[in-house]
Amino acid sequence: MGLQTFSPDCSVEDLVAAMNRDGACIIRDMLSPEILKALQEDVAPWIEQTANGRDEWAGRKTKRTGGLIARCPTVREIAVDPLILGAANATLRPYCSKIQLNITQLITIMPGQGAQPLHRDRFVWGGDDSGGVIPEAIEPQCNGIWAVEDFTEENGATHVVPGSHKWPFTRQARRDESVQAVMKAGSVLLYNGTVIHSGGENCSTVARKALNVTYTLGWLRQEKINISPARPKSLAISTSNSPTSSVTASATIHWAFTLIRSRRGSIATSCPRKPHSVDSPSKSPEWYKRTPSRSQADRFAPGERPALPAPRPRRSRAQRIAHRDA
Ligand SMILES: O=C(O)CCC(=O)C(=O)O
Repeated sequence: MGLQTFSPDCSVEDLVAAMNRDGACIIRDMLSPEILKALQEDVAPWIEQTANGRDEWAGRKTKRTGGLIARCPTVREIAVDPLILGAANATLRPYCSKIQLNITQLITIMPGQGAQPLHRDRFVWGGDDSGGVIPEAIEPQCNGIWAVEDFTEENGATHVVPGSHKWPFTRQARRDESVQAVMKAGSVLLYNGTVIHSGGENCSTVARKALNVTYTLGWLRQEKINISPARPKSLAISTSNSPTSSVTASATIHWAFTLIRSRRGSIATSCPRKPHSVDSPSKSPEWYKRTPSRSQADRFAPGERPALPAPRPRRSRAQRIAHRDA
């Protein structure tokens, strides 16, 4: 059984019905040739700077280039696509009052990379096939894998096990139970966080590139920090004349807040000009000698402690009333 494929004029209800049945579906021709080209150009320099994965799971011939909501203007447009946001809201809003962006990354599977192990994304928040930390009844993710180049069987199109989001967590999937999301560049594979899936083996001579944009429940910690520490100005609001620019602006601002929240552990009330540094340099011993901290300054030898003013004698209640009424 293959995945259901829709045209971009389908409804959110169509997508929700397919996702309920199979856990995933494909929407073809979502990106115009112009946007696709802009995306390819936007991400190329960042992919070049990205190191390969460091273990078998991430893939030693796979690159994951993150923080793209901050780095690439085109990704901001794509991340607020009304149809995909509609499906994400329909999937997640039963469990939260506001959804948030989770990941924006480019997954480049290079020639020679073997298939990724089949997995469920929801276990990133803890748990394994014997059970998860998030109760089974809660769906924590709605995800998109956008084909930046054509997805073929040879170059590692994503494997999905249709219907596996309804299986008990203890049931393992076999590779032959999966189907591959073969699709043209500009199409998107939509899937929930519970369906079993994986990246495919790349037996071709070209890299398979996918933009992975995922959404999660507003109350969950995001999987990745979606911000580029080197480019705070990239949070600037889009001023393009595209019909979605107002959506982009408000969504970007909202996400700036949620991004900051994930760094600071609390909801920011204003958007700082500069993200808070996560690794401020430690100070030298000389700095501490020059600048005693409050607790150091309090540590006087007994004879050195300055004399405190003598406490005022306590007045009785009658004295206080007499003083007040005087
Ligand atoms: O690259 C793909 O097709 C899927 C990647 C994936 O499932 C993951 O990295 O969690």
